[in-house]
Order: sequence, then structure tokens, then C-alpha cells
Amino acid sequence: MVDLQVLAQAVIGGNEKAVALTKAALDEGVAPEKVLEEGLIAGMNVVGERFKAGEFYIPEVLIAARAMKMAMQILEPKLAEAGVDPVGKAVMGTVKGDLHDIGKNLVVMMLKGAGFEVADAGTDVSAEDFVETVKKSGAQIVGLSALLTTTMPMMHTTVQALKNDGADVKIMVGGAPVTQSFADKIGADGYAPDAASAVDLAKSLIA
Ligand code: B1M
Repeated sequence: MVDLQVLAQAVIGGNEKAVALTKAALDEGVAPEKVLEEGLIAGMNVVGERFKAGEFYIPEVLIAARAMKMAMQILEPKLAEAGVDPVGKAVMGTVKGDLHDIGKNLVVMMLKGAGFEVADAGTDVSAEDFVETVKKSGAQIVGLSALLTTTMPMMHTTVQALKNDGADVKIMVGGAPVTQSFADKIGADGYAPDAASAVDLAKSLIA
């Protein structure tokens, strides 16, 4: 029998054995949602906690997220067959004029790791494209990332566009120059300083 704690440990260590263990657990008849929750998500939760505590750095998070992503490729079709609902739906993107995507990708991976379905809108995303992607995906959460002080005003523009459109979506913002007071000023629903906190925030915004 595959021990799902061993699978969680493989994710934490960024070990590609996570793929074989996921496969083996499914072959043994373990329910896909159990593999997801007690193996992959349990592992990524620990990664998030260690990152927040300063025990893990970005490379370790990226390696863990890569192991999770590879295992998810095996698991996703089985979850779809089993009709397992995602925790929530989110759209993530870096705002117009900004091409930085390392932090945004980290947030995407951590959200997926926590069981969210995420539409990654990419970088240099205009306010109109955010509105469009939110509509198409039916997301409850939209995350805006910016790394340049010069693109922070684009967050405001995007928040206004989403509100003018009447989109029923919670807006979270983040990125190195962004602060809680900036988030409050532009009318965002929340700010997170790092990828692990972004997951906590997303969960609280849809609770
Ligand atoms: Co750029 N760059 N860059 N750059 N770059 C910075 C941001 C800069 C601070 C460097 C500096 O001057 N010291 C500076 C900005 C200064 C400012 O605005 N005050 C800068 C500049 C000026 C520029 C250019 C204008 C340079 C030029 O061409 N003259 C240019 C702009 C291009 C553009 O975007 N239009 C540019 C280009 C680039 C590269 C292409 C070379 C490359 C980007 C590669 C890529 O992303 N694919 C790059 C990089 C790598 C950086 C630095 C070195 C690193 C950024 C990074 O990836 N950090 C950066 C300097 C630095 O930060 N030391 C710099 C790691 C990443 C994990 O952190 O993105 O903060 P971060 O994400 C964190 C949190 O912020 C948070 O979670 C993440 C994980 O914890 N987070 C969120 C992020 N998004 C979130 C969203 C959320 C919640 C949390 O909810 C929605």
C-alpha cells in the first residue's frame, strides 16, 4: 500500500518519485481526491508553511511545485472522471506593461497546490483581458501581480474595470512594490505579501 504521507514527503522534497507514487496509489484503487488531499495538497501545505516561516526559499518552493505539477498530470484526468470539484476558481495575471512572471507563477502553482482551478492569463494583461478571462472562466477570485512601480496604477485601472463590469469576483493583489495600504486605496479585496499567504487569502475571500 502506498503511504500518502510518503507521497506528501516526496512533494515537500521536490522528488519526482511523487509521480510514481501517485500512479501506484491510483492503481491500488485509492480515491483520486484522497491522493490529492492527503498526498499532494498535504505536501504543498507544508511547503507553504515552511516558506512563510523562512525555512524554505524560492528554489525549494519551485522544485516542490514542479513535483506537484508532474503528479497532477497523472491525477487530473482521474479527478475529472470522478467529478471532484475544485476548491475554487481563480484567474491570475501580471498587469499590463509588466513582464515579470516568476512570482505570479509561484502564486499560480501554490493555488493549484491548494486545490484551486487556475486560469493563468499570463503577463502584460490588459484590464479588458482580465475582465474577459474572469467572465469566461467563471472565477470567484482574480489575482493581479505587479513588480514595477510604474505598472501599479494599472492594478487600479483593472480593479475599476472589473467593478464597472459588475463582475462578481474578489480581487487580490500582490508583488514586491505592492502594500496593504495600496490595496486598500485601489479598492482591492485583499493583499498578500507572498505566494503562501496568497493561498490563505484566496481561501478566506471565498469562505
Ligand atoms: Co525586473 N525589475 N525589470 N526583470 N526584476 C525588478 C522588479 C527591479 C526591482 C530591479 C531593480 O531595479 N532593483 C526593478 C523595478 C524597480 C521599480 O519599479 N521600482 C525592475 C526593472 C526596472 C525592470 C525593467 C524596467 C528593466 C529594464 O528593462 N530597464 C524591465 C521591465 C520589463 C517589463 O516588465 N516591462 C525588467 C525586466 C526584467 C527581466 C525580464 C530581466 C526579469 C523578469 C523575468 C521574469 O519574470 N520572467 C526581471 C527580474 C528577474 C527582476 C528581479 C531581479 C527579480 C523579480 C523576481 O522574479 N523575484 C527584480 C529585482 C528583485 O526583486 N530583486 C526586478 C522573485 C519573485 C518570486 O518575487 O515577483 O516579488 P516576486 O513575487 C513574490 C511576492 O511579491 C508575491 O509572491 C511571490 C512569491 O513569494 N507575489 C504575489 C507576486 N505576485 C503576487 C500576486 C498576489 C499575491 C502575492 O496576489 C494576486
